[in-house]
Amino acid sequence: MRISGLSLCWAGSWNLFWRRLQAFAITLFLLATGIGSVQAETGQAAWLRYVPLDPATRAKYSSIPRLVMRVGDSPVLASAEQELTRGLRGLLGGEFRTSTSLNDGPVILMGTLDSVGTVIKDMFSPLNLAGDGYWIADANMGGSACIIITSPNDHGVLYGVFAFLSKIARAENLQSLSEFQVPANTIRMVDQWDNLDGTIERGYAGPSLFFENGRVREDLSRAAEYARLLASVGINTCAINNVNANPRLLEKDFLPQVRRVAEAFRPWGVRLALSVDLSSPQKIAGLPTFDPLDPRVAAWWQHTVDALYAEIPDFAGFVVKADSEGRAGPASYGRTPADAANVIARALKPHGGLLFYRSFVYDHHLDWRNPKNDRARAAYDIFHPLDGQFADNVVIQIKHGPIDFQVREPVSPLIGGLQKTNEAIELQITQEYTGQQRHLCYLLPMWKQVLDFDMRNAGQSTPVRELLSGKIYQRPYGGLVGVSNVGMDPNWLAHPLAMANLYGFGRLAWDPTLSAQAITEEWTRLTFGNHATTVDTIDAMLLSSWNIYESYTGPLGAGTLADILGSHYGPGPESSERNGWGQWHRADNGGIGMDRSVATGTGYVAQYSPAVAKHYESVETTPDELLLFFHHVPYTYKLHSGKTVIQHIYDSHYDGASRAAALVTQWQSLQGRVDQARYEDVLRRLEYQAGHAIVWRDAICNWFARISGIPDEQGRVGHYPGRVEAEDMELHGYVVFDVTPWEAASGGKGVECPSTSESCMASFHFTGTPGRYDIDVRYFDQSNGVSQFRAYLGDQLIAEWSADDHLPATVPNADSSTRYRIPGMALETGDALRIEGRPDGPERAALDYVEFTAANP
Ligand code: GCW
Repeated sequence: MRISGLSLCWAGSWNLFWRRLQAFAITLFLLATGIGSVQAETGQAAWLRYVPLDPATRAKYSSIPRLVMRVGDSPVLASAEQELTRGLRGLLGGEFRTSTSLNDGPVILMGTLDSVGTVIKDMFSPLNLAGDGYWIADANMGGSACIIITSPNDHGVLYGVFAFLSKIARAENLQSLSEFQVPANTIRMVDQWDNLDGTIERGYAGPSLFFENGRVREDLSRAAEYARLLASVGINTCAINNVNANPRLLEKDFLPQVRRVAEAFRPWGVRLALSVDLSSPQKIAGLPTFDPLDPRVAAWWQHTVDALYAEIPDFAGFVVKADSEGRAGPASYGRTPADAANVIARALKPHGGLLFYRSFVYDHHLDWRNPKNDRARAAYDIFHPLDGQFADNVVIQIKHGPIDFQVREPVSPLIGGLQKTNEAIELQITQEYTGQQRHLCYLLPMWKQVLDFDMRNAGQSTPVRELLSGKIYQRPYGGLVGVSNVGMDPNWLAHPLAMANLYGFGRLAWDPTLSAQAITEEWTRLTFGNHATTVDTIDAMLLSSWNIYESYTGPLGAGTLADILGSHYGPGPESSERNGWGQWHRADNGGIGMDRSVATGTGYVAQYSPAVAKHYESVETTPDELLLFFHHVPYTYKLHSGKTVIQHIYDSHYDGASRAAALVTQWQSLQGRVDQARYEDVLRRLEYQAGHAIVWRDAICNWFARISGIPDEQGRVGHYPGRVEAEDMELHGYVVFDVTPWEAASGGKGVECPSTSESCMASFHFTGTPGRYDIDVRYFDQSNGVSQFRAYLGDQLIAEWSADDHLPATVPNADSSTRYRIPGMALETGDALRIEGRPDGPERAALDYVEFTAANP
């Protein structure tokens, strides 16, 4: 075949047309067979879909009373009643009426214990029913079968309603109903890192629900919807602004705006919290100081807090990030975090507010040359000596690991190190270091490991979940805080499957003893229906996804190998070395890992109880998955698995990338069972992930092959038989360039089309054996332009696409590297292929390579 120049060849686009026709025919077939008639969904309803149950399941609930009686009145009870009838109508169809007086006949009776007790005189509720707990039970009233949903307070009634609806939506059996639940934790909170301009720090799902253009949004309907979603899993507090806080929020004229958010939350029992900047007294009020021990500063906090409570009487409290990553803090005056926390806590105390002080305090200018320096030590070194000095309405908010939301970290030793202080763990729902909702990474299994970890304080069983709840040291407050960062994307977190993290967080905050499996199944049933194949497939995908992500990103507890100086997304192993940020993996020619042992390392290990420390001190007893967090070892060190460290790095990256590809096939098996809109959305994301997992695999493997000098014993690393590098193609207009860092591109090079050219072309001949192939075109899709691509086989246009994704990069690198797959092309040896690229401003239609893989028959 001859290449016919740059002119468009529409007559030759038969192949492309044929594939589109096939897709259309499949859709028609699915619709005709009824499989594809599942109604399209945006994901906005999340797990509160209330879609009609199938007739057989519905029949199970035929005895549910059609009358709802609410005893008592409050905005929360009104929401509960509304939710109950809305849910029941959706799930079971037909009418559900409401009443405020007791009629004869079956009824669902809802209200607080006290008010229900005025209707049913001889009711025996469970003895331990307390706080926000609820009780859902069958009852017989005057010969009629009734259902009672009750709690000591109206929040609990709302939680009971959601739980009741969830049972029905999941087709659970309601015979002999008596469900009694009390949340394990008082603190069940999410933090949003929203900025006043409407952006969200580390948010990956669109702009803020709360702010735009420096103000609170006029329309807060999504904020109210969010509160409903949070309430449905028992979350009772939401801090709405970035911990890198803008002092403006506390200004007097801003408070009425903030109050509107509190009002949107209130009917759902969600209390508003705010992040504050410690230097506010200086920045807002012009005081000469923000020294927490200065009486003028204390007075300022007191009257500011009083003014806040005048607007928002149920205000939950403040979150403080101080002396961290450039934020102002008590260290400026030689004061301690306890001094800073207590001055604000004292102001909050009379109003019942809490002060959440984050232990994420560290020096990001550490000298990397000093092998004894260790960022992981910071939180414990700073906060442990202050145990007992914090006011009783202060809660220390502790990231789950000692570094920063990495894919694998040991549990923060500070959680075991505070006994006279309230504590809450901070988990990250938004997937900053775990794929930014472009990769599937379901975090429940990780969170469960953390919560179940036994700190062995004083040689006793002291699991993290019980330390947090306050059970072990009788602390009044404690629990879980999740950094959620949902945005205006209809689907809240953008990736439909990422919503399982938000759901799961709430469920664990309520009951950390639940298993990851149980929570996952709940979410899948609620979100995608009860069909066994659907549930089993999605559960399996979710539950394997953290391990898959870890396999192709951060091996053996090495910490992040992502670009830590920028996006925190794609691979960039060198970015964590030779700088003060302290996220070091210490990989050099001889070996890898941070020595944190007491004997020869930074001494971090001694921050754990003796039993735990003993375990981590020795290389032999440290589990493989955390080996490089605790020890520096040669690449040839043999793991418990029997592999060498270096071969593990190679194998796990190949294994992870191939399991990421298998997620696509698993999902495809659900075509027709999931509504088309969500099906396609998830499919597109999984296909992207499978492609990006290859970027990770190749970058990390090549980087380690170079630094260690040890080849992959399976010969894969650096050898890509099906690949044609763009720089080796015949180029018309395209010019070769070095990609930075080198490991971000195959062979370290790509080709780009100068922005002065209208279009460029890269062509080559296929040298493989005849057959059907998937053709992957690896290119760079930046966020600052929309280049156009066309691919031709001979004169036939076989694909065309735009580089219009929103990846976190403005240059060609591992963040912007992506691929376009042209599936199942029949090729003959010697066939001519060419890619035509049209640049768009700074995005230069850059190409890395084209790869051929035998297509599935
Ligand atoms: O993980 C890091 C993030 C910062 C964040 C910080 C923190 C809000 O990269 O964006 O700042 O943690 O938790 O304070």
